[in-house]
Amino acid sequence: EIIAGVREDLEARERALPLEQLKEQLEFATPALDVMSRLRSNPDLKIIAEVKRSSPSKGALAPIEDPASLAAAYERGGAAIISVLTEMRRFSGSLADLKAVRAAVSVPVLRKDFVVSEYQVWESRAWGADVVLLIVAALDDAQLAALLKLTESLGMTALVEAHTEAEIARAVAAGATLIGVNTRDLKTLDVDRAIFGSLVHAIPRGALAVAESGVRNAEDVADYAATGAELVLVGEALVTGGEPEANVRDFIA
Ligand code: IGP
Repeated sequence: EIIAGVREDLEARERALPLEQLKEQLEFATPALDVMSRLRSNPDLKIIAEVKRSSPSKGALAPIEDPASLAAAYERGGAAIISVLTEMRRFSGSLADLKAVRAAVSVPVLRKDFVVSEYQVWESRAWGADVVLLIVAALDDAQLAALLKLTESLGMTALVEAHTEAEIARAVAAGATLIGVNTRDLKTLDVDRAIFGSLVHAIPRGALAVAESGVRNAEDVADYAATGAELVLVGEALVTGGEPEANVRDFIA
């Protein structure tokens, strides 16, 4: 199962901090950034740069001692959004990483996790996220619609991730305006960059198209952009490449 362990970890957090108490913390949170307005205010290609310690396919990627300084380097390089993996079992991420990054940058921050419950949406806001990843394959239509609605009601934006044309249709039907095509199949972990170009037509004009995964270099970014990506999400290549600031800049150019 794609999300094995996620619900158990979630239940433990919920026991430690029940939803009602979590909601109280939100009274002190600074409001989420208006991500869609920011993104729409300029037509250039944008990079979502990811803080990614390890992955299920490759294991440990890089010893990220200070996620805040990595994120700050991404921001200096021109990243439009910083993505932070918070999932622990597969990606060695944490909400502490999200919080540290939020404090270090002024661009929007994306919480990257397997979000399957409303608790996690509240939690994302409480820890400083502006954007929440919602994976269509992990949700039924009613869950997707409810999580998207809650995300927006908290002032956040959902990046709704699809891998097939049918999943894009479900994202659109739910009202998604920021739609990602993950070119990595979450079941096999194989990347096929070409599926972005073959599916992008299904993303409506009014929505923004995000190409996710598999970028090795600036040429891969340019290929995604040439086939219609308005944003490109890059993890591994940025954490393993050294020079994160220069590499983000190189990817945008
Ligand atoms: C980044 P890459 O190949 O650049 O490291 O991929 C990102 O797309 C990947 O981390 C990702 C992901 C996800 C991780 C895409 N969708 C869902 C966890 C859950």
